[in-house]
Amino acid sequence: MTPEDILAHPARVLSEVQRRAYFATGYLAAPGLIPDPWLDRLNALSAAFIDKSRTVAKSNEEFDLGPEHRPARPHVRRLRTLVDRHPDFWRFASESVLADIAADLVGPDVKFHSSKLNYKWPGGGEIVQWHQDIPAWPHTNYSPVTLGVYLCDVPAEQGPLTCIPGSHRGPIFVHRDAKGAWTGAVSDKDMAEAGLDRTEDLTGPAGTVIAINCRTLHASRANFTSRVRPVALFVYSSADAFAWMPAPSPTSHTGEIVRGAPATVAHLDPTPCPVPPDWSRAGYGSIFTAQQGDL
Ligand SMILES: O=C(O)CCC(=O)C(=O)O
Repeated sequence: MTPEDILAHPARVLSEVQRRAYFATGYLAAPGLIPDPWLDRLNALSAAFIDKSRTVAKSNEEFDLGPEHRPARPHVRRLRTLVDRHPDFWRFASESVLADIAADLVGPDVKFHSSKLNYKWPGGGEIVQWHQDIPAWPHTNYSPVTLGVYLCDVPAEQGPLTCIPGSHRGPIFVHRDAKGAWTGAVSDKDMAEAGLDRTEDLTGPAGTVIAINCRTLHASRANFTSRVRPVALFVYSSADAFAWMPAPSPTSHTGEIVRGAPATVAHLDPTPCPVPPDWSRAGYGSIFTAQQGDL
């Protein structure tokens, strides 16, 4: 569906101003939409998994662990394929207001793609470099949106995601180095022209939903506080968008329709998209391992 097709359907949760801001800039931060019981549940599950990680020494299908991970001092960078970690994560992705927010941004027929829970630990050392999401999991159109839920307050100094307004209408960059190896990041040379002088940080109180279009250039800032920053991320698309390469982190629900009906006709956007590695053969670690040269 095109933005015009999507906007022709009445909004369910977001205001018209919020929807139009998303299509104009390529992102949105919307506080106050996630009911407290859901936020409490997500935080309780997150705490339980961090505790579980104390018994795990190296990254596995559940946890992406940082090099300093220790039982006494967990350093989980990512809880992988979130909707397969606990049924309540899938209930949240498919039955809660989140899927209605997705419908406001991709149209009434909504397909689920993937999910994860990213942590940014104190100390200021970890950032996520500038990238676009779509080169890692290309689709036949550019409707895919990542919805993030901040599980705690995220002020500017606590590692918020940050975006370049309007970049979803610009080039789609190759996320590879000079030798062609996948880096998961846009090169400094490409970023020099990309508008780094007009970034916007997506800050907000606990429960803020952030929406980032799959073409939007985004990164995340260092966490200079003494608190961890957890963000649960869920990717949805219009039902008429079809992935044309294997997903990097498929879940048991990837491709399921969570609102409306399956598409009978695919929407093909003619804008070319770079081809990622075939993750079903190459394997995929995480954006952290790719950006740190450890794919
Ligand atoms: O967790 C973060 O800070 C950024 C995550 C992100 O941009 C991604 O996983 O694509």
